Amino acid sequence: MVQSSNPKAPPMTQAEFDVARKIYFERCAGCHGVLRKGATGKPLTPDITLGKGTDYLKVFIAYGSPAGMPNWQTSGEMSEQQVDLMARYIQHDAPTPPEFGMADMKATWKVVVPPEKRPTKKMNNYNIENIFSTTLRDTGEVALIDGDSKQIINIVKTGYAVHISRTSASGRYLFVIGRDAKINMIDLWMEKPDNVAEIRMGLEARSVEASKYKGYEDKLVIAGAYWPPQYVIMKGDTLEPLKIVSTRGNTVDKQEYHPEPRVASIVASHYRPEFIVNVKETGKTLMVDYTDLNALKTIEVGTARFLHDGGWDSTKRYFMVAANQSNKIAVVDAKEDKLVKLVEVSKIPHPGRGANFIHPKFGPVWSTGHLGDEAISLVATDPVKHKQYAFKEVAQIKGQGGGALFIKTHPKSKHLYSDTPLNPDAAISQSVAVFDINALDKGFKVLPIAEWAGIKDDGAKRVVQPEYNKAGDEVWFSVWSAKDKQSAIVVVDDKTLKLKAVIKDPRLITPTGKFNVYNTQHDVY
Ligand code: DHE
Repeated sequence: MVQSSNPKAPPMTQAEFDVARKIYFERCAGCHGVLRKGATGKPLTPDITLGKGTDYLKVFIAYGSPAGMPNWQTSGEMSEQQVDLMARYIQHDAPTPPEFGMADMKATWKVVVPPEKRPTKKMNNYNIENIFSTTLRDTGEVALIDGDSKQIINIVKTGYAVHISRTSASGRYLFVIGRDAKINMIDLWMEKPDNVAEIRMGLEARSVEASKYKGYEDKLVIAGAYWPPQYVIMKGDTLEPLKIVSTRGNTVDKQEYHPEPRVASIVASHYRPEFIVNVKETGKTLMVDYTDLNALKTIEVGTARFLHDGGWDSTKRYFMVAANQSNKIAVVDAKEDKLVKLVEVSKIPHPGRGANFIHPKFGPVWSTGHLGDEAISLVATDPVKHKQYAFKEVAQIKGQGGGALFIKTHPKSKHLYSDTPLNPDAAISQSVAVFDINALDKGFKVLPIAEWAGIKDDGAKRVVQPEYNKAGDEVWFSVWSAKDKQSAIVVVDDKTLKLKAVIKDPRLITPTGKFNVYNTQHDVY
């Protein structure tokens, strides 16, 4: 039996506890935190869970909630026994995982092809700026898809439940991070683009980015961990770890110590040699000057708790980051290194990188959808020519419903797409809403993306993450089903809103995020 410091916690054998611990780490920690202090999901510490009791917790885990808790049992992702196990587990104290320091990182660091053995020029005929690095979530791989021919170039083995891809400033290298904090560095100049270096920089992570300031192109890479709460700066050509910085500290509002402030989105500044590191639980945006890693200068900008994802405004001066459980967008000025404004938006903003376009009345706006409701918020971003509107939520338009994750447009497009993959209604989660930017008041058109994929089996077919090609005339969507069901990528002609292509391949298992090399390299969205 597990010795619990909570005598009231329901009994568990050590074997049960170990299984539950693994499931919690893989399924629950992303939202509720390793120490269960809560963020996107509610806190699950025993002082709260013991009062609820096993039966209540079982129902919640099995059926989920409209606020975003997945229905683990009814979706078939957990068995009844596993639900019972998890309901008991979360009434025990959360075990603290080990730290992960320089020696651990060095032990996992591999330079597969050293810089001097790499090509000195591009060795393939691919239009590498139009390659899509496509997350294959449940196989721990990325598919490199040629955006021109729509053929798979290579499938590269990466970390567990791989999360995002970013590019180096030159666009030559791709960096892919898994939830297990493993980073893979892919060289797009190789005859067949493949892995050239890898490292683990923690036990759990979500973000990676490369230096983009003039003079520092391709020099440094940074990754942010959920556990241990830290970020790591690495050499841009080999991933050699150079500097580890802990993010433990005090929260922005109550100024209380937090043991697990996780690193959420990271972006490279175009204005200064800085990385902008968003720390979730303390609500701080760190402007990390990377010119001297030994005398590291960091400006700590207090923003709002529960920072998550975000993107640049169209000038790339203002970083717009969602503090999701605070229902706010923090606007951070990368030129002056300060907070401009906290903008109140709707329930649980989730922009991905957001979408920038020119509104006929308010001028340049940046927009976000929400997990908690159907609102799409437009935040004006021009403090010069549209000063009276700047950094206010100037309008809300209505999308299909809650459960929205990503919104996207392109400077060359007049369309704005909003997905809703986490909406409980299959008709909504399997389609996408598209607005005409010049006639937002006319509402949206629904594109039945999953239907267009022509998948015959009964998979979840959640339509997720619009991503443009380099030219800005095609939009790619993932049709995301479970591991054992068919998935696909659907390509839409942005002008006509008609189906252009369906990419189906037995190797495309659980595709989610797609990262067009050029658009990611130049922050086009
Ligand atoms: Fe993500 C971005 C964290 C679940 C697909 N996700 C991000 C970022 C963070 C984050 C911090 C911003 C990175 C950056 O810009 O540097 N994601 C988390 C979680 O903590 C969460 C809620 C739960 C978890 O356990 O991981 C989570 N994310 C998901 C998914 O379930 C998604 C839909 C499918 C998947 O592949 O896992 C998913 N997240 C994405 C994608 C992006 C992302 C596609 C990048 C969007 C972009 O356009 O840049």
